[in-house]
Amino acid sequence: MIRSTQNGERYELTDPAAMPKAGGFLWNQKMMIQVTCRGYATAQFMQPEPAKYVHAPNLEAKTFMQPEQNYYSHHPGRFMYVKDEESGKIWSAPYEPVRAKPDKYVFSVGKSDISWTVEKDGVRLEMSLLLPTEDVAELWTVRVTNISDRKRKISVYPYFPFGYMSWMNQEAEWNEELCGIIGSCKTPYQKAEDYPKTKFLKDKTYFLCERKPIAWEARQEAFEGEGTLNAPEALKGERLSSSDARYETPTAAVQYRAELEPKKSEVYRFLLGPALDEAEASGMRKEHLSEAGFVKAQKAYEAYIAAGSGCIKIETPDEDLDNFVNNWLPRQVYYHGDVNRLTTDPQTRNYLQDNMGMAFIKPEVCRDAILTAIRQQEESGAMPDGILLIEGAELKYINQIPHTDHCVWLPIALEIYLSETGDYELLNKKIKGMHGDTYTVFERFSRAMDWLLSSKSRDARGLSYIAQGDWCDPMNMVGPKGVGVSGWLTVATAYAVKLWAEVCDQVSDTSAAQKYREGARTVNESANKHLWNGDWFARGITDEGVTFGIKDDKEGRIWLNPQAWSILGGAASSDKLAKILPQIDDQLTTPYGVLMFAPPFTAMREDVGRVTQKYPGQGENGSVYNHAAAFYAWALYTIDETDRAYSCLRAMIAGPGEEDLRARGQLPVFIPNYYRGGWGIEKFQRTAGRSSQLFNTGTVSWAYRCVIEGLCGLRGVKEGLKIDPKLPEGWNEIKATRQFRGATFEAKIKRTGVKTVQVILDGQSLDEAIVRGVEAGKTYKLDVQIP
Ligand code: CEZ
Repeated sequence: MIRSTQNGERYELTDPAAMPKAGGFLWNQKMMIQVTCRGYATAQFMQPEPAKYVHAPNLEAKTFMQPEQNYYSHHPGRFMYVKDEESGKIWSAPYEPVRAKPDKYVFSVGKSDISWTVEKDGVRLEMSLLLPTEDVAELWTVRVTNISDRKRKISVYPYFPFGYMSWMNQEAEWNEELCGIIGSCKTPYQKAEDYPKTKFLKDKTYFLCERKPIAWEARQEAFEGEGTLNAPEALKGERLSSSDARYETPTAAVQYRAELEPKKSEVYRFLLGPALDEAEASGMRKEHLSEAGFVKAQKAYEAYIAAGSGCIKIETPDEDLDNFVNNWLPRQVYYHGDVNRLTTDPQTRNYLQDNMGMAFIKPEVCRDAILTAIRQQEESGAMPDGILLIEGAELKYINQIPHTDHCVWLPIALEIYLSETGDYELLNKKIKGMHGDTYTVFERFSRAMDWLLSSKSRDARGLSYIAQGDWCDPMNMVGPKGVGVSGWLTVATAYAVKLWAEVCDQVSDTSAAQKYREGARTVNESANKHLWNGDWFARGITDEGVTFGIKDDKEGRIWLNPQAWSILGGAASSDKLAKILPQIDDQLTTPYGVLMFAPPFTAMREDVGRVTQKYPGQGENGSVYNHAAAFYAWALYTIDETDRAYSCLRAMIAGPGEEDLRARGQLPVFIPNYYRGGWGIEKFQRTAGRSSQLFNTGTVSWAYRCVIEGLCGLRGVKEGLKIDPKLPEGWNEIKATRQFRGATFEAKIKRTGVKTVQVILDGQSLDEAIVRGVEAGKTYKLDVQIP
């Protein structure tokens, strides 16, 4: 059903019905497209706010990217109909809209292209999608081959519907000069003051053809007629009617007729995208729409993607893990750091975590992001809910709701950046803030930590206020009165200030280090006094003083985050840990990973909030929310709980077993934000494990870190590279090639009888498992023996 090729550089799916929502995604700094194996597509571009050039056929709501998107027969997509001119039979590639069973089908997801090969009744159709690196456009190549042994007469019809472009104004027509269909609209607005903003929107959608078709349809109704999408009326005739759309739903369908001798093929190229005007569409045509243009775009795009290939290649006993880590995980980390989920106001915590992953890929991007974020620090030391990335950006959606955790992510991102680069100089940089104050980076971080420790953020018991949410966005009703506290944020505050104390140590500011360490100690003391519930830490205490996430709760009884972060921040002593871990094993661990909490809520809990209203087992309501699982995996590595850490991490990757893949419904080319929970609950068992298909997730920075610094134990410290691999049981040997501060480390890691980690560097045994004085450009060969 699925297979990997070329060392895991591509994944292929050979059945369009096995995992209907499985797909892949491509992006550049201006756009993103997600395409399913069956041909449905969702694309967005930035102008500068996210917008669409292909729309649903009905009025669409503007929203952020959604999980488990619903596809339906008129969903936007990119399709090719094929008609046998002799028999009149039609089918379509990749699979929708006709859904005729193919004789052969391969959906192939690569890192820099997505393609299909579909064969039916002696005709092979190959489709492939590329993106340019700088422009917003889809570059489609279609090759039709006669694989039968007789001459064939066929018509091929690309069908790229534009959808309902606008309720104010929309039309489409064939443009002879551009050789394509141009849809035009006015982006709807109502306030006069919005008019200037709409003036320069790219309100045209172009579908351009390299070769001139014999006919076309620009009106959706003319294409479908009295037929359906499985048998559009327009395809019954000899030629499409060459229609136009005048305030009617626009579409783009064109017709080519081909007479093919056996083994002969025809190639067609198309360009789809948005433009301000015809001149822009014409420019795009000149730049891209030719064989040479496509080859050029492909080379450039491959180089662009390769620039994000990360800092580690591994060879372990688990080939599927290798495939994922060597190809797909860094790509997903890169995507996040490269485009910030295509928003102009990323949530502060997302921005910092997405960019901390970039420390492993392009550290300078991480550095800039830390500076951009800290420049927007409030005068109180607090961090805003979102970071504005462009002039004129506004805080939208969830960023309009007060969350109290944003400062926590600062030292976390910084620590990774510093370990990776050793760039402690950054701390001395003076930063003029957007509110007019000037402090060094060091001072700003101290101010953020002071804010977390201050009485503005903590109650008299020393617990951290939650307001309308913490890391858990929809936990909005625990503390709206300003009284309720977050158990997670309390233990996370300890972690943040502890990390900051370590940085203070590194720059020899011992008094600051002592102050923050003391801060962490008192926070942990409060957590232990008020949140420990016998076997685990509670999730919080509401405005009315009700502690939740405890044994007596029938739903939301045990939450992962407070446990994971009590490990990181030090609230959990070893005897408490001995109680917590088995509870997580029993109550939260499923074949698809570790749940965010259990059991899921089945009814609104008004003193907890919106999270309890999500569908049970979906999203934050008790799914395997991989971001939370990734915190846990990292926490486990920090306490040498190697086997638990590895299983938690491995469960984030779909497969390799067929049953597992079918349950998740996703190819192992990204980690989704969740897999459905509800495992073991009769009502939800059927859907347990199902992927959200949403590749926007803070998970990946942590998962990559777990592989590099945990599993392979090749972790940066101020003086160099520290070596401390943590192989799961049953693994005796791995190889890893790590790029670090410009040098290459080739490590052979073996389990032997040693008591502590032994490192032989270029034949010489090291006293301590740290390679100091790393020289850029050099290759270091490490023989590592581990207990
Ligand atoms: O968004 C993520 C956020 O981007 O949810 C995480 C949070 O830490 C991330 O910063 C956990 O809550 O508002 C909602 O209900 C949404 O469900 C978002 O919370 C959620 C979506 O997965 C984003 O696509």
